[in-house]
Amino acid sequence: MRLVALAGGVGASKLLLGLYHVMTPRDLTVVVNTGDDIELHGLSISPDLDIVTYTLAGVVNPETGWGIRGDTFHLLRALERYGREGWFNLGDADLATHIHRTALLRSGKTLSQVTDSIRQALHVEARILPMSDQPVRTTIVSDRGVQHFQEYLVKDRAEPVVKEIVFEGIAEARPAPGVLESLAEADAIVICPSNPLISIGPILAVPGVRPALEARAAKVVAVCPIVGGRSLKGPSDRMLAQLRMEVSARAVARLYAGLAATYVIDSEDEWQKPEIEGLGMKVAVTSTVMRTDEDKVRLARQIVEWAAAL
Ligand code: FO1
Repeated sequence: MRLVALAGGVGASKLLLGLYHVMTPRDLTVVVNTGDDIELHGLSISPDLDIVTYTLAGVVNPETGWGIRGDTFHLLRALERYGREGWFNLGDADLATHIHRTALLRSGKTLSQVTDSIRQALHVEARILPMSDQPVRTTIVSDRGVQHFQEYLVKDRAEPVVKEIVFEGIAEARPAPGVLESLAEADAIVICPSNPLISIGPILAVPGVRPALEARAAKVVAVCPIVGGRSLKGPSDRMLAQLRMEVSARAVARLYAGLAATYVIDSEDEWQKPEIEGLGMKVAVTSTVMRTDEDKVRLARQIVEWAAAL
């Protein structure tokens, strides 16, 4: 079964690791958010692409879900001595990825080509596609002004009160090579349990992607990232609340109505099932919290089964 997954970073990568283990890896294509990408110290950094690649390669730092296991931070500390900002924790081995990416981009390669080069070097067999080769920057408008998403999330620890989310450059962006084709040809499509606003939102906003997904909605399984009114990972819950949306499985379901045939919610939220079904989706109820590798494989197996039944 050829499966395409739409993914952000840490939240998605847990499920992706499960899928990678229960499927033939080459049959998995991951379309990754690049709205979080940032330039720091003259380097092009693609956090979500790296999180997905490092996770599937088995080298990700298991404590954080980002960066490389056992990495050191000598270069960043040395940069700080020159007065450079060290709030974004770039490890020494991680920096090799960013230097490689930046050099290839400067030599004229596209982000898709660079991503594939990193994937191959780390022996990842699944296909990893950036949502777009054109730069899109997720910008947060908050009570502290206008910030890059990483400044809001990491530097300011998601403390600013979000008023608006803007995807700069989105109108000029085009789906990266293979994105529309893989969506059209997939036997099933999974929307990973990522932040619907700043991880899945930018992917859907790339011109052409939402209609392509709508056309395949009968084959889409969306996994809810909210359990019991809280996000599984990251600031989805506070962002939803600050943007005056309910923090619930059913509120995220409203964002995915018309895009997914099956919506996966946690057992804790089963009481919302009838209302979500009213939006025209089949609701699958299971434990969606992935603490261990066994949890990841179990949920992935169930999703593959539901996807095969579509
Ligand atoms: N997240 C943090 O909370 N703090 C960091 O210092 C940090 C550094 C970092 C470096 C490389 C990388 O690929 C990711 C990194 N992340 C860090 C994760 C990242 O900010 C977000 O989790 C994603 O962009 C959201 O999906």
